[in-house]
Amino acid sequence: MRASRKSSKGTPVTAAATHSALVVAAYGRRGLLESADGSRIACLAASRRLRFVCGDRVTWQPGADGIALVQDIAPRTGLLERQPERTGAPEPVAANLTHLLVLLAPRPAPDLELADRYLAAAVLMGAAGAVGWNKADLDAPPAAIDAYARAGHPVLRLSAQAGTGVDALLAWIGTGKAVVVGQSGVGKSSLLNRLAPSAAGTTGELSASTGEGRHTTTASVMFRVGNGWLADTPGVRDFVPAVPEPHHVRDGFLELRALAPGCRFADCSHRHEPGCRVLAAVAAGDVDRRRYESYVALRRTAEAMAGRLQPR
Ligand SMILES: Nc1nc2c(ncn2[C@@H]2O[C@H](COP(=O)(O)OP(=O)(O)O)[C@@H](O)[C@H]2O)c(=O)[nH]1
Ligand SMILES: [Mg+2]
Ligand SMILES: [Zn+2]
Repeated sequence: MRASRKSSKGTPVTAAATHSALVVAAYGRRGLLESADGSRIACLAASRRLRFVCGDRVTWQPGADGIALVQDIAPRTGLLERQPERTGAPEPVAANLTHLLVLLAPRPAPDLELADRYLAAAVLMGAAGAVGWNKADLDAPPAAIDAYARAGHPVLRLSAQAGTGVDALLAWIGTGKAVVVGQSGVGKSSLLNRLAPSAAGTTGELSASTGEGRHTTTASVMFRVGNGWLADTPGVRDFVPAVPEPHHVRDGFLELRALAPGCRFADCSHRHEPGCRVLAAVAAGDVDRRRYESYVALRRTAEAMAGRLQPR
C-alpha cells in the first residue's frame, strides 16, 4: 500500500497511498468508511481536532491493525449542526445532506416544536425538509400536521412495520443524501431496517470494529436506500439548530420567509414591528399560529444562547 511520487524539488519520496471514502458510521473519533467499490473499513480520526460525521467525504491512509486513519475531511455542504446549550462549539450531526426527514408518530406523543426546529435546520442548510408520519397503521395524523404541507414541507404517511409509504419516501430522496431525525421511539431505526436490508447488520459491524457495544445506540449510521442514502441518528429530547446570528432563525420558516418581502422593514423580526406582513397573516389565520409561536420561541432561545455564549 505504498506509492512513490516526486516532490516538487524532484527528490523521490515514498508516502502511504491516500484513499478517499464516505463516512457511513460515526461514533466519537471512530467509525466506518465505505469506498466507491462498496468495500468497508473501520476508521479512526488521525488527529484529535478532526471530527467526522456520517456523510463526510474523507481521505485516509492505512494504519495499524487494518484500521483506516482519517487524515482530512472534504469541504461540507448541507451540514446539520446542533447548538449545545452549555458549550460554545456547534456539534456536527451529519454532512452533505440534501434531504431531512423529521419522523413523528402517534406514540410517543408528537413534539411539533421539535419538528419545527429540525425543519428550520433543513431550510437553513439548503436541504429539503419533510415530515414523516410513522406508525400510520396505528393512527392517522392529527390536523395540526396539515400546517407543514401548507408551509411547503411534504407530509409522508409511513409505516415502517407494514411498509406503507416506502416508495413515496424513496422517490422523495431520489439520488440525494437524507437524514432521519426525531424523538426516541418514533421508528427511525425500524424505517432504516425496512429500507436497507443491510442496516440491521451494521451495528454489529461497528461493535466488532471497536470492540464496544454501548455506542450502537448513540452512533449515527448511513445506508444506501433506493438510489440515494439515508442516515439514522440517535433520538433526541431537544434540538437547537446552530445559526451564525439569532436573526437567521427567521429564514428557517418557509411560510414566514415567503411573506417577509411584504414587511415594511427589511430586518423585520415579525414580533412587534408596524407594517409586518407576517403578523397580519397570523392574525388573519393565513399562517399557522402554532408554527409562528415556534419561530418566536426558537428565536428567543437563539438570542438567549448567543448572550450566554458570546463574551462581552
Ligand atoms: N405499530 C408500529 N410500530 C412501529 C412502527 N415503526 C416502529 N415501530 C415500533 O416503535 C418502537 C420504536 O422503534 P425504533 O425504530 O427503535 O425507534 P427509534 O428510537 O426512532 O429508532 C419499536 O417497538 C418498533 O417496533 C410502525 O410503523 N408501526
Ligand atoms: Mg433508533
Ligand atoms: Zn415582519
